Amino acid sequence: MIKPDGVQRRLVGKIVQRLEEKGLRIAGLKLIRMEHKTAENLYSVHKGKPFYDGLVKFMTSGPAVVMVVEGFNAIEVVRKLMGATFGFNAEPGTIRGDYGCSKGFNLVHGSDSVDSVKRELPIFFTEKELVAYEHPDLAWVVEEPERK
Ligand code: DAT
Ligand code: MG
Repeated sequence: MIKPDGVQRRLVGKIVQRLEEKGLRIAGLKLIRMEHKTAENLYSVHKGKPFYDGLVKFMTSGPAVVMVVEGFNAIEVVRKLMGATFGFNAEPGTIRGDYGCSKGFNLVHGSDSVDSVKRELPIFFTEKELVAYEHPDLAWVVEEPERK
């Protein structure tokens, strides 16, 4: 997900481009304005932490872009592209490391496990909104056993 700071800073194209150039497949994509309840649900694991209320407020403060991204080891690959949680110590070359220096305004969210995907994906997408197609150059992006 591209968080509201990423949209307001006009970084949608650059962030999507990083996913595309890495060889991932975009299966779903849309611009949303997140409801308060949805943000609370997305970040329910952080409920009670000092930054929780600010986080929910931030996530509902403007439009965000939600995506479903597929590929070989996609969860790990996307998390690596995102970089460490806080922009000020995220590695240069990562999205957070290149574009941010804040704790909370860290541009992107990404599911961190298969269980998180199972929980988070249906919050934003129905089955019907996901589009199946194949990139013709996939054979040159990953070896045969890595394709699904
Ligand atoms: P990540 O987004 O890397 O998975 P997380 O799940 O630990 O990180 O935290 C969710 C979001 O909450 C994170 O993207 C930014 C915000 N956050 C986390 N810790 C924070 C803190 N100490 N102060 C302010 N915001 C914080
Ligand atoms: Mg997290």
